[in-house]
Amino acid sequence: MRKTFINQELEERFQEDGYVEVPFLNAQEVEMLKTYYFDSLNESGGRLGPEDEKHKSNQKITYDFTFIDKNSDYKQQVFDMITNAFMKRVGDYLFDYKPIIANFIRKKEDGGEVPLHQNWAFADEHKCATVSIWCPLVDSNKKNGTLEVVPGSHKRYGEVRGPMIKSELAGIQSEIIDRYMQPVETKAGNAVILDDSIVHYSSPNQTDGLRLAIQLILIPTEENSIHFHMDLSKDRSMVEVLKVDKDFYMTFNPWKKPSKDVPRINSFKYDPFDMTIEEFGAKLKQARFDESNQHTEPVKVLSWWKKVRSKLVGA
Ligand SMILES: O=C(O)CCC(=O)C(=O)O
Repeated sequence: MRKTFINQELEERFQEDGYVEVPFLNAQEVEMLKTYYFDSLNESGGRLGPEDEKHKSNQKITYDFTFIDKNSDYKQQVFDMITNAFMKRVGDYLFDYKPIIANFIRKKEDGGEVPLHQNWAFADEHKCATVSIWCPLVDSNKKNGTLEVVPGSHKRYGEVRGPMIKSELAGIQSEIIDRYMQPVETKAGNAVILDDSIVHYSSPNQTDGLRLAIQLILIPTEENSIHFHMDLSKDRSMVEVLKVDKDFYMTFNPWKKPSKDVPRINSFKYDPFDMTIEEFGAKLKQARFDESNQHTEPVKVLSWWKKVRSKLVGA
């Protein structure tokens, strides 16, 4: 497995728990990013929703996330600002990673719950880990809706993740939250660096103050970035593997059909399935999906990975 962290102790903790907490920004940098966020808000095009892409969904979104902003120039500006501030520190911790998505995540006083999820797959997770650096710009705690994680849940669920692919955890979200979720309470400027496959969540902000954080998603420099797409209007058991880059995400959002011009590397059959809470608990103690010869369920993903991998190497 390719190393994620330069420091061996951090690497071991990250492999064990799926996340680590580290000092990241100083007080001045935190203030500078907060000021930038509010000064640039007038450039924001407002929040996109499923209806803007003519996608039917009952999902009600109450948080602001740059990724779903209607103005792609604003997304680019935010990306430049955040990467500029973060990349000098990234090199202190991570072993050769490049950024692909940058977000401000704001929860106002009245809501902002981010449902239980795993971030999408952004590269071949059998070879490496992709990470999110999550850095609050205010002290974050359970009350204002800090990040919560299921420790050790990385690479054990959702081997095939993308916006249109139903998660096997969809039907047991509230049970996982009640039984397994742990809040990571942290100071402004500290960062939680998490494996994108870790199961995570954040509750509504129940304070009078603002909860503002930054997320920067990175993948190993040498890896191709991939995106799994399922065309629900065509075949609900066929996944296309797209070869993408950071520019793809500037105009992309969770409900948008990727353009036909984006290169397709491969496609494979994948039947979404449901997991029970008992299966969830058992799997938390079993081998990860990237550990060799340890594929239990779903076995079906094994053969396509071999194919996708050979294409990626040659791509
Ligand atoms: O900021 C939050 O509350 C949620 C963050 C999150 O889900 C993520 O970084 O993937």
